[in-house]
Amino acid sequence: MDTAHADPTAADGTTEDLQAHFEHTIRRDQRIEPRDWMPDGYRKTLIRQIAQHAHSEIIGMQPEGEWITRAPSLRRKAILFAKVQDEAGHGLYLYSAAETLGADRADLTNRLIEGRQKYSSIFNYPTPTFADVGVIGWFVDGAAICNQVPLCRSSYGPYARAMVRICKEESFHQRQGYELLMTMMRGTDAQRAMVQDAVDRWWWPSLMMFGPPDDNSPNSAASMAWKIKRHSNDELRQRFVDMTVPQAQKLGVTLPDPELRWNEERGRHDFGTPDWSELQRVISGNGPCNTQRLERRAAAHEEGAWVRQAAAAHAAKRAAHEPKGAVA
Ligand code: FAQ
Repeated sequence: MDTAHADPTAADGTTEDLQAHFEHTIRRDQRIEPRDWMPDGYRKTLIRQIAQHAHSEIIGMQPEGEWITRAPSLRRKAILFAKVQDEAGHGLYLYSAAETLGADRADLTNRLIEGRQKYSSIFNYPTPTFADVGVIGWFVDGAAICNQVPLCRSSYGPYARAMVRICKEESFHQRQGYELLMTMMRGTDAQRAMVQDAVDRWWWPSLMMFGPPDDNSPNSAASMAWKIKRHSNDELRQRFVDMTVPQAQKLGVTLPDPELRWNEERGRHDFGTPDWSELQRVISGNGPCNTQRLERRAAAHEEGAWVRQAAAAHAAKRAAHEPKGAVA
C-alpha cells in the first residue's frame, strides 16, 4: 500500500496524525475548514494574506470614492456608489474569513492604521481625473480578477467561498470601467487624451499588484505548497498582460511599454520589467498617497466609534433579555 497516499482520517489526535490528515486533505484538493487542525504556519500565512486583502478592499474605496460627489451624471454617480459599496462588502467578508482563523477584527484594523500590516500598493496612487475611475475598473479590477479567480479554489474553505462572490462583483466592476472608457473614447479629443494619460499612469502600478517577481517572492513556495495560492506572481502577471493587450487595441489606447510585443513561439506577450524599486518604496510607506490613505482610514475609524459602541450596547441588551440557552 502507498502509505504516502493512505487516508489518515482515523487520526488518533497525535500531532503527526493531525499533520498527516491535513496534508492528505490538501493533496486531495479538499478544503480545510475552521475547526480542522492546521499547522501554525498555514494559519499565520492565511491571516496575513486575508487581512492584507481585506485592508486593500477598504483602503481601495478611497481613490474612486473621491469622485462620488463629482461624477459627471446621476447614472455614473449611482454606478460608482454601488461599486464602492461592493468594496466595503468585500472587506467585511474577508475580515469575517480572517476571524474564522482566530484573528480579532479590531486588532487587524489597529495593525493597518499603525502601519504594521500591508495593503495593496495600487491604492497609493492619486486619481486626478474621472478617466482614473474607468482605468481603475479596467486595470485594477481586471488584475484583481486574474489574481482572485484562482483563489476561489484556495485550500481554506471560508476564504475560497468569499472569493466566489467577490469575483462575480469584480467582473461587473471591470466591465463598468471598460464601458466608461469606451464612452470617453467616443467623445472629444480632450477626453481621449485623458483616457490615454490615465492608462499611462496606471499600467506599471497595475503590473506591480501581482507582487514581486517569483525569484524574489519569499511567501510563494509555502503558499503554493499549501494550495493557498494556485499560481505564481509572474504567471498571473503574464495572464493579465495577455488578457489586457487586445482590450487596449479595441479601446484605441496604447500601453506604455516599448518592449510589449506578441511572441509567436511562446504564444504569449513579451513585456518590460516593472520598476521593482518603486514597488518596494510604495510597500514600505513612501508612495504618492500612503500618508493620506492611512490618515483617512484612521479618521473614519475614529468617526465610527459611536456606531461600534451602539452595536455593542445593543448586543449586550439583547443577550440580557434572551432566555438562557437560546440560540441566536
Ligand atoms: N502591495 O512573497 P510575496 C482589489 C508584499 S484587492 C503591497 O510575493 P504573497 C479589489 C507581500 O504581502 C487587491 N504589498 O507575498 C479592488 C509580502 O509582504 P509580507 C489586493 C505587496 O502574499 C479593486 C511581500 O510583499 N489583492 O484590487 C504587494 O505570497 C478596485 C513579499 O511578497 C489581494 O490581496 C503589493 N502589490 O503574494 C478594490 C489578493 N505584493 O506579508 C478597490 C490576495 C507583495 O511578507 C478598487 N493576495 N506584497 O510582509 C495575494 O494574492 C498575495 O498576497 C499577493 C502577494 C500576490 C498580493
